[in-house]
Amino acid sequence: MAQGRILRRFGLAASLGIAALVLTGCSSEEVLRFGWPEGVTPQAERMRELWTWSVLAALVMGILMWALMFWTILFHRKKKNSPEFPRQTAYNVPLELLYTAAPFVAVCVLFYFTVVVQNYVLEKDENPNVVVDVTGFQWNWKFGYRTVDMGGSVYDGADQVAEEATESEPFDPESGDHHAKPGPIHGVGVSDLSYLNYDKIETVGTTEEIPVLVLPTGNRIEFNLASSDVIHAFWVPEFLFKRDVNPNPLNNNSDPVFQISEIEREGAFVGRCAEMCGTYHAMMNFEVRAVSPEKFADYIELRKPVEDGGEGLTNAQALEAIGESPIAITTHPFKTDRTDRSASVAAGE
Ligand SMILES: [Cu+2]
Repeated sequence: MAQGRILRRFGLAASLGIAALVLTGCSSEEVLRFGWPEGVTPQAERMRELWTWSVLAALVMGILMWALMFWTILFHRKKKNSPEFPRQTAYNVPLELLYTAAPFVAVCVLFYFTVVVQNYVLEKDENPNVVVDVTGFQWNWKFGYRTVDMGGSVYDGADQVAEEATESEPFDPESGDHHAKPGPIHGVGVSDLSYLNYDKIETVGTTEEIPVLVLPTGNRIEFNLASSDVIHAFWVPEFLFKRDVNPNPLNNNSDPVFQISEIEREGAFVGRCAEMCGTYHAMMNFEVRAVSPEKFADYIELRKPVEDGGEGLTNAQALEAIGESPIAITTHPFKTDRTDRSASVAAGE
């Protein structure tokens, strides 16, 4: 009698739970993402599938465990008014072997699928269509177009002059000799920033302007990350992917390069710094603006310096010219001036 009542209560609780899920109006697809954003790259989709199946497998395992637990608690308790314990089943060797083997199999299955998806996500093609240099700094981002190869002529966007200017030779103040002493970091000085990339078309974020990184849909894109100060992290939630942005990435044994095989739809996607990097870390936002390949080709022509046959427009001007919003639409600028400490100034009074 009592057991029947308890079971009925469990049944009621379960149906209430399911009804709550259905009534909140989540689509089945949204429920199966289990809180993740909707990905916009094939890589994101593969990671989302792994996530969905992992959670489902964990839920099946969890339900099985709860069922076994409550079955034991409810149906194998000591009977009232009986001095006898229920049947004891400790030291059951086959059962204990199963307890050991089953988790091992579960770990192997999860490991296998994780490695398969990870290899796909980290795959690199030798000829991506667009290579973007990403430079993180306290507390903003700079984006540069290294190469653009969209079927026509290949645009080499490297700014050789700016890059050569950063190559400082180790300087010894005692002798005044530029070659006297190797610096402390693999022979170069502490202030050496020659690992940073500079490009002719760049978009730099400021306190007043969120940097908008314009990219084409349907094309393979490579990101090359570096920081000019502390460690940041490049994160676009809709890519379902983040990667640390290190200073001197190669000497810090990190791989700063990753690719996405395409952005599947046009739109604006917010990007954030995902590594605590100082006072204004939380305000270090950017935006990825995915546009059609035709619009992107126009955008590049508009932004190219006049010497390269372009118009030399700013990011905002070029965005406006291709019919896009010149300012970010997914986030807004924050004051990040460290000397600006009074509340009244921050509030704009
Ligand atoms: Cu940061």
